[in-house]
Amino acid sequence: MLPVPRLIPPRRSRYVRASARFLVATLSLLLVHPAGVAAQPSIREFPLLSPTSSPQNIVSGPDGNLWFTEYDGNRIGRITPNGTVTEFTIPTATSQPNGITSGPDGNLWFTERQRNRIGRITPSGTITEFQLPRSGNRPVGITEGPDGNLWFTEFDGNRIGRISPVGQLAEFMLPNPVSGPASVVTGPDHKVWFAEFDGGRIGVITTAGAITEFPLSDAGSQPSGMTLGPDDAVWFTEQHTGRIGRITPDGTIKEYALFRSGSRPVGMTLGLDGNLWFVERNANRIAQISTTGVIAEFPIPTTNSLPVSIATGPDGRFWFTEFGANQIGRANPMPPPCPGDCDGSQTVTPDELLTLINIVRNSRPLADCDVGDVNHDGRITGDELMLALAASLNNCREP
Ligand SMILES: [Ca+2]
Ligand SMILES: [Ca+2]
Repeated sequence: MLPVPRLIPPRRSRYVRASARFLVATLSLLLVHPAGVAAQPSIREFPLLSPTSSPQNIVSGPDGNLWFTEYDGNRIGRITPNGTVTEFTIPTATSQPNGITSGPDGNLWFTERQRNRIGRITPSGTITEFQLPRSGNRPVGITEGPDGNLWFTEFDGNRIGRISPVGQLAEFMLPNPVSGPASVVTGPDHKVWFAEFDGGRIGVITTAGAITEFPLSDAGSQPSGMTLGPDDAVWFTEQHTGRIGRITPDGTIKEYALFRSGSRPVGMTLGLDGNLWFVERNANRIAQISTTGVIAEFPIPTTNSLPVSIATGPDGRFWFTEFGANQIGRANPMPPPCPGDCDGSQTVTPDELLTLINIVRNSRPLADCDVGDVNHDGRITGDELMLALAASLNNCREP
């Protein structure tokens, strides 16, 4: 596991505070305008072939490519690791393809939200569709289950569905009305976990159909994207409350606040680096959180791109959909957050220390270097300033 910065123990705090005051006093004399935005993680963006395709969900395919749904384009898209896009039109018009997953049969499976079908596409682009029994159920999320079937959510139908690779269907009604099940993922316990967007709960269903639900601390949290973590827990985003959540198989929930409310975190994936990666639709960022809750965020080059989904490619790079910009983004893996390293360059420069000092002095906003706020309490303390100083001296290695 990657090193995570720790707060300096309290017994040193008087020395730390004095040192921090000295640092502030000394460097304040030198106040210069700190450097602007420096090097950011390497992100490339690939435009889609047709306008207003509205790419929605993306997944790593069995063929080494990334596959995604085009919600308004009514197509399934494929992008190679070097960015070549191919699109396949869905036979049924205006189906609003939404969720997509890699199936146990070597094909991709997807949901058709508007036309109430489950679709299957072979890696060469042949599409088959399976009609659900009730209209208006609106299937959204889909995942490969632990039993060799595909499991999906019916957002308006308030059900969890199961379909075998040959198209045999089963549906399980949720205990509470208007739960709005959205994302779905197989957990570490051979059960299927799902997020109840409207119900503010995390649910779990056995392959035999027995359902258990766990309420979140805020019923309006809107749990959204989900992924299986490296720590035998399921991780998820909370769109409305702007938090990242973690739930263990016994139902123990922990939630971590993002730096800004209103970021609207949506899709989430597990990186090969052992961190959880997610996209913030309204904040226009991709971000990482370690299993201990340390968060780092990175802006997306295109403004207002409305990122909604993210997947890890076979080479460890991150691929994400830009729903509003009609593009697929690709980001190289990035190192873990380093306290005070405002631009993610893995060094803390004197300019960055000055930025932190200016934040402490309230002459710059926290947003100018929120990685300095190690414990996410909305302010930078003397202790945290000293962590940044230590990182500056250690080139971001843990002391
Ligand atoms: Ca830096
Ligand atoms: Ca703090």
